[in-house]
Amino acid sequence: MTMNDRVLLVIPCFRESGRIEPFLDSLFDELGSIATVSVTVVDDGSGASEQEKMHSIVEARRARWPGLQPLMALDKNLGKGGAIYAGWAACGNHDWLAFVDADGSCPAYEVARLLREATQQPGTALFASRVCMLGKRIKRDFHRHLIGRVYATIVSEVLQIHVYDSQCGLKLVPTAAFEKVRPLLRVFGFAFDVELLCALFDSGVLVQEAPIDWHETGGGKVRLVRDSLRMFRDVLAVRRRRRSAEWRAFCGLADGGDPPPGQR
Ligand SMILES: Nc1nc2c(ncn2[C@@H]2O[C@H](COP(=O)(O)OP(=O)(O)O)[C@@H](O)[C@H]2O)c(=O)[nH]1
Ligand SMILES: [Mg+2]
Repeated sequence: MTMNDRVLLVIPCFRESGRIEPFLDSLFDELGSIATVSVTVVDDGSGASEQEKMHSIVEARRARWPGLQPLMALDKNLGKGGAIYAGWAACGNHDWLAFVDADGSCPAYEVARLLREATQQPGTALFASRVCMLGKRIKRDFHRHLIGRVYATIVSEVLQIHVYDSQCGLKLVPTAAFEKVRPLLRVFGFAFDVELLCALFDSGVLVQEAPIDWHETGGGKVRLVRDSLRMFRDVLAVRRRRRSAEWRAFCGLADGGDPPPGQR
């Protein structure tokens, strides 16, 4: 596969040395030969010994994989969004910014497929979506699925954006669109992508959802109750900020009322 657009794919990692290796290897099989794709593994302040392991894992693969960048090791734990934004900040001259979860729940072949799809639609952000439908293979723990669906439905209602799956761990954003909304972004935890979606949407950037296969890997570290409550609190804060004069002026929205429902 060749690709003209340059893509920076960030893999945010919090204590992932036990899960990332098979996924990195399958990503190499799919993307290793594409000269325009760079991959940055960002360790999100997991501690010295963990970072040492992550460093070895990345370095062991760099000789055969020129697109794999040196490990970016953050001193402090910033949260998933913070780790992704730190990786994206070192963007260089890439046309696209993307991230994928470290655990391989999103198969490498879907990462490659969406990169191809995105680069054929310049200017449109692509959010992967776990839609259980004919032709798609979705394997998720029942409780996570249930809480995920409740959360996604709340997000969609509270923000009046008809998104099916705001939390899926694979997303691609055109660099120019990200640069445009970057000053608005404040959420660095697990709800960061909800804020990112709102900022893109309100600024008139087209965002599309793309159904993917998903095979949930065990060992997820999101704590369902604690992290869901935190995410919900962040979603409410995003809703408040979206109504502020500052946000609306930044996005070029008229004064008063909610932003319009539906994609502009
Ligand atoms: N739990 C957690 N994950 C983080 C953090 N920063 C980055 N991540 C990454 O976010 C991604 C999703 O986490 P994961 O544990 O797979 O979530 P789950 O499968 O929904 O439980 C993984 O790549 C994590 O390594 C953090 O501070 N906490
Ligand atoms: Mg996971």
